[in-house]
Amino acid sequence: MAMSASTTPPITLAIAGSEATGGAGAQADLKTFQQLGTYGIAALTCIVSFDPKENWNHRFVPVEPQVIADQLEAVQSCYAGSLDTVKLGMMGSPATIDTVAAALESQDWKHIVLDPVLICKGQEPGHALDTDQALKARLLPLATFVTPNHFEAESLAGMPITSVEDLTEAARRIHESSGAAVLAKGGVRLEGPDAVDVYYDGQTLEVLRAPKVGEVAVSGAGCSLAAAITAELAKGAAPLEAARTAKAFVTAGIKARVSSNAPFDALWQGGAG
Ligand code: PXL
Repeated sequence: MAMSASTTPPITLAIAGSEATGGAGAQADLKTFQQLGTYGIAALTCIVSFDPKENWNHRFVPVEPQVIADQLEAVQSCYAGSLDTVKLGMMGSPATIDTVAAALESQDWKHIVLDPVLICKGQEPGHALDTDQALKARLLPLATFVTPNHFEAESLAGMPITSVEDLTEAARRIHESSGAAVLAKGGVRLEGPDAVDVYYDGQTLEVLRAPKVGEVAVSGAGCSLAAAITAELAKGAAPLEAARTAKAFVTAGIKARVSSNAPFDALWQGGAG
């Protein structure tokens, strides 16, 4: 066994897709983990490449289920006994979800943070529906913390969301069906001057607000938010505290965004200094 260092950071695993331009996906997760002081590792589920010739659509290539299983076997063997916190990002297919669920079920976890990424531009809608169902059936029951965006919250709660009251009801419903702490994100989708998120864990309900930074979504905000929650939980924060810290981290990262020729700028994880 390797010698242990004098200060051992908590280990945080992302099971997520690659998004080559660095705005979203595993790249955003790893940068967030590093910035918040955890030892970030990542197992890739798929590779997304924007297509500048086709309206920046997402070209999506799944990683073979066996290769995902191999990566998780390596990670879980290396860090058996010290790995208890994981973030789930884009899965992209039912086969990936089955593989990931089986690996998760092979050990105990303290924190499973699920960013329920449902659709990616360029994927077949029918395919996304299958993924949606597999996610609800296999991963949602394992999650301890879920971070749906506006669209995902509508899908998971089975209701339209046009107000903070709706978002609150959706957070309650998603908690009831999963048992997880929920941070339902209104982002720029709800009208009004603030980006509003609703936290609900079965006992505490809190509406988190920050003034919107423009009206256009920034790439990597959802990934970085869930990764920041994951890092904070791994360091011992309570779920609501983790949500508050993550929201401040993302707000600072949006303010300091990196401009891009794609329709979305990218969040900068170093924005809070
Ligand atoms: O933001 C959702 C997301 C997650 N993961 C990957 C992505 C995207 C969106 O582009 O490409 C890999």
